[in-house]
Amino acid sequence: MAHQESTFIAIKPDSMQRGLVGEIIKRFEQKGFRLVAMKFLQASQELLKQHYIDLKDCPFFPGLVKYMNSGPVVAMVWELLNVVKMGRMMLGETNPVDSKPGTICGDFCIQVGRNIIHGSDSVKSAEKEISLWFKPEEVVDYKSCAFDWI
Ligand code: D4T
Repeated sequence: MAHQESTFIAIKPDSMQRGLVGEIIKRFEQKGFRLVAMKFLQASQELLKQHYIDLKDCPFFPGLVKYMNSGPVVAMVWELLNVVKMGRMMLGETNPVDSKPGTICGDFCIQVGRNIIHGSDSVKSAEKEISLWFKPEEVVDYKSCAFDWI
């Protein structure tokens, strides 16, 4: 399919508990991106340590893993043209204090340690994250009926 690019999006335990799952998915759907994989799970510490391996020496790393392991998350793969960059724009900045209203962090959260959503920051990290969280057969290839209109 033309213009294909994939990103990994995770709705973190705080947005799950706060009932923001539908709102977040709605924004990606309405933007026109295509959902190709989704699972609801309590991520293991091992998976989360691997996911955040680049941050393993940061002082906030243990707290980050504990927070991400504190309840269920919704893990997803969204596709289409420039989804990595536009997905990050829709999320806002990592620290909500820098996130503009209209973005997900700008609208729904206050502190960096409870920043409600993760999105891959590059095509390369998206590939790594998708293969960490999903088996190849869990990512579904199909043509959305809206594809030619978006
Ligand atoms: P995600 O998308 O998971 O929020 O991470 P980012 O790609 O936006 O940003 P990151 O890897 O730098 O941070 C990962 C995660 O750590 C939390 N964090 C970050 C924290 O608790 N304290 C901090 O000082 C920083 C920089 C928030 C996101």
